[in-house]
Amino acid sequence: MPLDTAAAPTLDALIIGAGFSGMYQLHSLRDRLGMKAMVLEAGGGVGGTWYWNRYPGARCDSESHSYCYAFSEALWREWEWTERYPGHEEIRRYMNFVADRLDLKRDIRFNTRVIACRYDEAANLWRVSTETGEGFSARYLITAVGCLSTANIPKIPGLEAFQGEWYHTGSWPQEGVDFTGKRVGQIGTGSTGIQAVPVIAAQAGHLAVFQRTANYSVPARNKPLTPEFKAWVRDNWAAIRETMHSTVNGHPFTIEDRSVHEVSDEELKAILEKAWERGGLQFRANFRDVLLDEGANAKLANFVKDKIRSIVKDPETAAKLAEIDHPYAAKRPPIDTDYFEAFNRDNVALVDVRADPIERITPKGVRLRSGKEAELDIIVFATGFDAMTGPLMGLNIIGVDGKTLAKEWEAGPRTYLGLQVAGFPNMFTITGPGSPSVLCNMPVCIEQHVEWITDCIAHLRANGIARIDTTGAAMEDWGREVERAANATLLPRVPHSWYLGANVPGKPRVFMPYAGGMARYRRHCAEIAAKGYPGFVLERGEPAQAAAE
Ligand code: NA7
Repeated sequence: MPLDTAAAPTLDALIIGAGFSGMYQLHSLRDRLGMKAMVLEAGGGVGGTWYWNRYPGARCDSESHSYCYAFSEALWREWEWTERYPGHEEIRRYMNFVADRLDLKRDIRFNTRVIACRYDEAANLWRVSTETGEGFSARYLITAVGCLSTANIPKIPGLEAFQGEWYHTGSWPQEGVDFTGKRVGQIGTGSTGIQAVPVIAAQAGHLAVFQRTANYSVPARNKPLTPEFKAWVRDNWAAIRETMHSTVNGHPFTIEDRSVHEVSDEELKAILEKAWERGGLQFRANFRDVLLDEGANAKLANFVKDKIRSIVKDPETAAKLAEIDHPYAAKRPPIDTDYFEAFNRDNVALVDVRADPIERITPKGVRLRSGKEAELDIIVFATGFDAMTGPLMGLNIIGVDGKTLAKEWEAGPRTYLGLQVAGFPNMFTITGPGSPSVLCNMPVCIEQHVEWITDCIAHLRANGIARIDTTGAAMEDWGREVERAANATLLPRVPHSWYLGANVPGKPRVFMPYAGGMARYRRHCAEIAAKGYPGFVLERGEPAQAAAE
């Protein structure tokens, strides 16, 4: 890959991605440590995954007062959310508000896609090149590319000859898509597909939903926020933040310390009915053992399946929607607004592609193995992402001695704390594989990573340390801890989960996020820093500040 870095200025730090991670990392390095830092961003604006995910119904499943930066009380107080769950437009408005308020955009290069990153050992610099042939050099390389930003478009034969339009939800056209009167086919019933179905159905002439794996979903109960709630949030900032920092998954609610087995069937029903009415991800927080004990899980699972059967009027459709083959919340649990209700509409049909798989896409639509064909004007791929490793692989990263990240992760990702990979010195991966990331409310785990990385770089600079790397042994130890944490839960028991990489053909099956809980992980990372960074190799050299010259 040609690298035109000769004329490029040398930076202290180069950050890839201008979502929640990249924006806060830029602010921390530039405004807290006084470093020369720059962000390279492929999109035309800030927002990261929210810049691209504009599909109908796109909305965050974390509650708005917790889906924002908590590092600055001023930012928190100045911004007011309007709904319980923020929609994609509102999140982008929020991200632009933060970028403007912190004056970040002057150091973000938009429409700049990174295609290669190479560690130059002699210069102890990262050389980074972009799609447009530009080159940059920096002492530190920080990937802030998100976990869910590389679209997974299944290789179904015939797509290239399809005469209609097709879109992946994760790279939705900026101008939107007009479904009015159209025959639409949606492939995928994950969190995304479940959000999109009711909104597309309300506009389309007809919607065929191609379901391979039936999925649980709990009502989101989205609603406008009342003045009382907004006042409560303003008055309780410190306590809400403390809760988010001390819980397993970074949400602003705690998990009840009781077992499903401790309550009678009547009590269980009453608790779950109340939780169903309240709605949201909090549904699973009513008991401590939902993800630890199969029997406990089955009771919640059965409750949701009964709800599906009671909502969906056609018994055959209801049976297919409720025929769920995995424990509740062992795949990412969706929340919805009228998903199951949408199947009561005359213009919506469920197509069971587990029983009758998609064979090919024809010029006119989708053909199943049985020979049945659905004629379509638009196909929507709600088929998810090459999660966690995909965005990093897309950067074509080369470390010491020409070792590629692709080679290093051939058998699955290996990291120390999800923060560093041995042989890739001075590179940090925000919410990398092996960190809680997708099992946590994202802004919470992002802030912890950004702050840890910033403190670490401050330590290196203060102590004349030129290089930080980790070791194979540290990665092995941490890998065992990631595996132990996952195996203590029901999470790895779902063979088709993207947590395991199973949704992308050929991807190694390794449970990628750290399931030991955000609070425990936070303490562990803090201890590592306090003890002088065991597991990392710190090498003295010229002061890192010299990189700016
Ligand atoms: P997910 O959760 O990976 O869901 C993708 C869906 O697409 C899922 O239902 C898949 O079925 C289905 N899929 C994928 N490929 C195919 C093919 N070839 N044929 C039929 N169906 C297919 O992605 P989402 O975008 O919904 O959610 C990802 C995360 O984004 C979400 O968890 C939030 O954190 C935000 P499968 O289950 O594999 O049988």
